[in-house]
Amino acid sequence: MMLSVVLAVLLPVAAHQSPLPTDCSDVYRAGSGRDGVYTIYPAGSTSPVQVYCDMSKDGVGDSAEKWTVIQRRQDGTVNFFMRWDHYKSGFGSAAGEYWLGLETMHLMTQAKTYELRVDMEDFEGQKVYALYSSFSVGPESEGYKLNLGSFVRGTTGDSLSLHNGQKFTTTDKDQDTHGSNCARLAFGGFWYAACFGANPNGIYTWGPSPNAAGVQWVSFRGVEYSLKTMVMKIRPAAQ
Ligand SMILES: [Ca+2]
Repeated sequence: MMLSVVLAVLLPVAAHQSPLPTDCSDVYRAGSGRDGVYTIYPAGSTSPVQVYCDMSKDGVGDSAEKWTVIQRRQDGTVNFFMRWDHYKSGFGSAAGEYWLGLETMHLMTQAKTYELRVDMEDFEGQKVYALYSSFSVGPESEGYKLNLGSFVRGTTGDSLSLHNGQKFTTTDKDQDTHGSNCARLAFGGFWYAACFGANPNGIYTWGPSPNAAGVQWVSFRGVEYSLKTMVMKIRPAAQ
């Protein structure tokens, strides 16, 4: 008799004790299926992080996409020519343009295997994407090195693979393979090599960008065109 009373009290409570979400797939699983800003906890309950979740349908099947946006350019309202500390901790607003932060990316991608999708649009209305089989960011002690899987498919070419294995470079921390600092040459912060095939964090210059420092994906619009939108987003890879 006593046992059944205890169970009746405890069971409903236990059913609500789901772990805190660490990405948008967790948010979706907890019952939120709409696009928007949500709070996730990749570093635990005392470190909330705001992200934009892209839950829209994939257009093929009926399943939601459940993407966690880690980087977004869309209107030039946020300055991305930032120093190391900012790229480490993140900046901007999850409701608009932002960079999630290297430390959060590292923690997330250490916990699960993610795939990466990059969505882009030019000022003429062309929308393209590129999908990569995996994406992870190493620890700060290894320069937040990019570990990128293979180019799976896309409606544009692969401009990111040449960044695979590179450490992150900012204007105040040169870890690229160029004799100079690519962050200063390309006015951004990224996993530069010598220097880039993609410059998602370059200067927002509304189209033609003759100084080759815009928001670029070279195999889409070349080195002299700054794109209208660029979104990098990750989700757990299909098991
Ligand atoms: Ca250098």
